[in-house]
Amino acid sequence: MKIRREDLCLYAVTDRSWLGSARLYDQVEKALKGGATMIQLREKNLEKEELIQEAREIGRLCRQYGVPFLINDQVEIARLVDADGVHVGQNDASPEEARKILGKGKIIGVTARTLEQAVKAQEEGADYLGVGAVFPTSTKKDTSPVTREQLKEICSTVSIPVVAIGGINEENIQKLSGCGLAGVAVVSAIFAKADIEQASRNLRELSWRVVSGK
Ligand code: TZP
Ligand code: MG
Repeated sequence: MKIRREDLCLYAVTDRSWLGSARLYDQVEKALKGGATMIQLREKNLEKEELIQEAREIGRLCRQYGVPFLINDQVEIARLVDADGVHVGQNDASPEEARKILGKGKIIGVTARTLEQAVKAQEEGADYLGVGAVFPTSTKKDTSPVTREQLKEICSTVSIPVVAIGGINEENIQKLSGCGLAGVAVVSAIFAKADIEQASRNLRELSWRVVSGK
């Protein structure tokens, strides 16, 4: 599956912090029903077997919705479960290594915090970039801020699509208008909400406006 710019409009990244007694599978389905256009399984603490099982199930679900399904960090797991791709950070496998393992047909996303990292990731074969944190966030502890100017510069320099990440919610998302983004990636603004489907629906509409400049 090759990425299309529109797949990045509302990129929902999972986190089980707010699950309670719910199943992540069901929460992801709500996000999909609300209109999430891409899903990333981001699991930092699951045992390998559990992660594989979860990835297989959620991957099948995403396929039913025609939405790309990516794994965070772990290229080998992405290969094993035949995910649509992987998202790697600066301390994970390089895009070139990921490409070797996954092949041409898979999506490789890379986190970039500077213009230099963005250009390098593109040169190394990334299909899209995640840039952030664009706003303060408590979901990820080791983030550094990316300014609007930096974000705009990255978007206008690289030719691959860019999503912003970090602290994006219904209140601040419109501040990202005019940056040249393909979409937004969110964790808590979807998965921490009591009504995940509605949160996803609202953000999809707002993100579409940001992306299209309407
Ligand atoms: N990378 C940069 S910020 C972040 C990640 C994974 C967390 C974003 O979470 P939230 O809840 O959307 O701020
Ligand atoms: Mg990572």
